[in-house]
Amino acid sequence: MGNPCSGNVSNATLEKTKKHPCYSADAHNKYARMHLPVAPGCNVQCNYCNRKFDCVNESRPGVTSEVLTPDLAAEKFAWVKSKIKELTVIGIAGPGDALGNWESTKATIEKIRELDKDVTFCLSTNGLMLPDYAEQIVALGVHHVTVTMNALDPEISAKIYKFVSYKGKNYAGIEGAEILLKNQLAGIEYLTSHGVLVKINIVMIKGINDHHIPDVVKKVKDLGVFVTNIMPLIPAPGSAFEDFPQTSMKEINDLRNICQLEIEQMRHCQQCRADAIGLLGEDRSQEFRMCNRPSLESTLPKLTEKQYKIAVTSKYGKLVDQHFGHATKFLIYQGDGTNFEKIENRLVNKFCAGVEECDSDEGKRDMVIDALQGCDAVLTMRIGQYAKDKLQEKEIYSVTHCDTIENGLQYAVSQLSILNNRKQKRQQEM
Ligand code: CLF
Ligand code: SF4
Repeated sequence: MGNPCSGNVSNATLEKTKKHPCYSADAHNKYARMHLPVAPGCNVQCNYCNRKFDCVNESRPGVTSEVLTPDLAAEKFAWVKSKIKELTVIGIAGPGDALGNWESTKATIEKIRELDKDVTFCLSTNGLMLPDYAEQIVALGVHHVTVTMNALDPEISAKIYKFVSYKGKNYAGIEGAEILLKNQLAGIEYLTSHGVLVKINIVMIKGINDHHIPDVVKKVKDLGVFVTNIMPLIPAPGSAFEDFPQTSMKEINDLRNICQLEIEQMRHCQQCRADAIGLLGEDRSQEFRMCNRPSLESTLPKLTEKQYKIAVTSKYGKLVDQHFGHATKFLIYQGDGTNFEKIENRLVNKFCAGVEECDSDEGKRDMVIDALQGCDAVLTMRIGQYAKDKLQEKEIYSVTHCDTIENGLQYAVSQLSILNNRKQKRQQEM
């Protein structure tokens, strides 16, 4: 693909782009992407979208057979990566908006990066929240972002978006369209000037924005985007545009040929599901549904013979269902990732009775941390950054998980094994 904005883009990003199946036409039948559906909510309502309807045979944005938490997404990544060697890109493309669910999107990126530092992350967004999160996107090292932008003219945009929900208020019509447009333009400019390769998706809707698309393409070219992707409208059942005609591929290609004079056009888009997996032309999402996953021990990196001591927070001793700061007792388990034995309970004074106290009582919190001496890890439903950092100083790794204790312990050992392998590798390289 062309590279109009390479001035700000690092060589490492350009190298990764060669293995990105959407950004590089040459890569589309060699490298695979996986969408992790961790972003269920959306902050706008496009008239062509209906996310309620899921059919396993349906392939279009907004469709998914499951929604995952960041922990499950990391687990799924480990599973799929062990089966599809050519997996290079992890995309977060809904089923709602990646930035409309920012905490979940960010946690997913962080967790997967702990497992694989080389994977390429790719986000897809309507762009409404870009001014809020573009800086964090850059800081997280995400270099591929797609923004769907269907119009520059708010009057045209108002026919495409039913409403825009921004900072707790809904805006309809031109008012909503103006907010969306302003944020999209500011966000795109920020990203392109900070080394991110931005792709613009445009849905061609006959009689609404078709004649206006060349203006959109010109504008985003001036903002330094990498490529534009003009896609046909798929009239989704139950959406406001369900009775609109599907745009034909001839119409799409004619428009792409006009716009190609301005900027490179993507021509191999598959309008993927939000849980798509595999090569672009060969969706394997149904093979990798989490309800079919094998047990953790066979999907995660091979567990070692080493015996680990892991402290668990649990309300009733069955599930990992308690916050670190709420625990009055830590259940200490010892084992190798397959077999575990509970060897003791350690009683502590709960240090958190609410957010405010959490922030103020570092003394109590330090006493809890001291009580965990000798453990390799803490397995908990949630933990604050301060406690996490303090534990880290004592080489106690924090693992957040929400499942049975048994599965949580397996997961924790898999994480510890990865860390140990990495540590050993670093030592060997020194
Ligand atoms: Fe996914 Fe989109 Fe990233 Fe690709 S899809 S977030 S850029 S990894 Fe690709 Fe699928 Fe077309 Fe999207 S074929 S719908 S363009
Ligand atoms: Fe659907 Fe995406 Fe539009 Fe949100 S931005 S309404 S998920 S198409």
